[in-house]
Amino acid sequence: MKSKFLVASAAMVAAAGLLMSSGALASAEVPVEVRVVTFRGEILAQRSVRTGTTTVETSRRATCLGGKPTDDRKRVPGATALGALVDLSRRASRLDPLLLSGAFDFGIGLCGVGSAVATGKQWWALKVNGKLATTGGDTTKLGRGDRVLWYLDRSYEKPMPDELRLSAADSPGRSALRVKVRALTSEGKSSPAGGAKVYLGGRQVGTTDRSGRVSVRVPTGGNGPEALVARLPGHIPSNRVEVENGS
Ligand code: B12
Repeated sequence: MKSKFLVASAAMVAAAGLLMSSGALASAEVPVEVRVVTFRGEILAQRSVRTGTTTVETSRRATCLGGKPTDDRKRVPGATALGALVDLSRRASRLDPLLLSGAFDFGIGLCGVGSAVATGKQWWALKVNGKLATTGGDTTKLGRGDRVLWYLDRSYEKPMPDELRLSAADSPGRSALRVKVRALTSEGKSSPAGGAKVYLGGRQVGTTDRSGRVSVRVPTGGNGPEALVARLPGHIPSNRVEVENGS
């Protein structure tokens, strides 16, 4: 069924990949969603990209993980979580440059995304489809429609906050969306997120009940798509879901 309000979805990410994969070079690239968030609650970016083999520059200034980092260039083969971030940073200037450590032979470490550089006990964490990856960004391979989160965490000495995941569906016959918010642990275990505030275009439009649900009225006559986002203290803010309010 065609959605009345919803603009973008994971299914559209996958469909975009299918349509574009007819090009000769495109065959090795996969469509994925990448999100970059900090412990200050800033959502630096969220976007669908098509990603594949890339080359990155490592820096001797990338000291966040220790070792002896050097200035170098490294090839990152295949569709990876680091490659997806590189692709996103080329489209969003606030994510540029990436500060990368090549100090370890088992992988490339991420120290900074634009001005968001890990200092002290801060660290950039990588989650794929809600789960903390068990390999570094350059060796974490991605498949079509995977959802990548790079999160600047406050301290590696404290537990990592749960991540919020927002989904929305049309309510048949009503000008409202049924919004559901779930909390995902580092292991990807999911539970309803009650008490999460839901925002549309920055305005609070509801709070989820104990089952993580809330009905959100979508105003008409707006200026085009706006994003739904859920926030809850002590949690990583949710993904954005674009909503059409312009008709
Ligand atoms: C402590 C630790 C961390 C700490 C390091 C900070 C600190 N000051 O303690 C933090 C929390 C930051 C961390 C982060 C990550 N880690 Co870690 N980490 C470890 C751990 C448990 C011990 C490392 C250590 O202290 N060794 C002893 C010291 C003396 O040796 P060292 O070589 O100097 O150690 C340094 C490096 O290991 C480096 N480091 C730690 N993790 C990683 C990950 C990557 C990709 C790189 C390049 C470097 C790196 O930081 C250490 C301290 O300076 C190891 C497991 C193990 N037992 O080795 C995993 C381990 C190294 N980490 C791992 C992973 C996957 C990650 C993350 C990618 C997890 C994630 N999903 O986000 C991130 C890195 C993301 C990024 N920014 O690029 C994997 C790497 C596997 C692989 N072959 O790719 C390991 C082996 C755990 C596992 N899965 O088995 N990690």
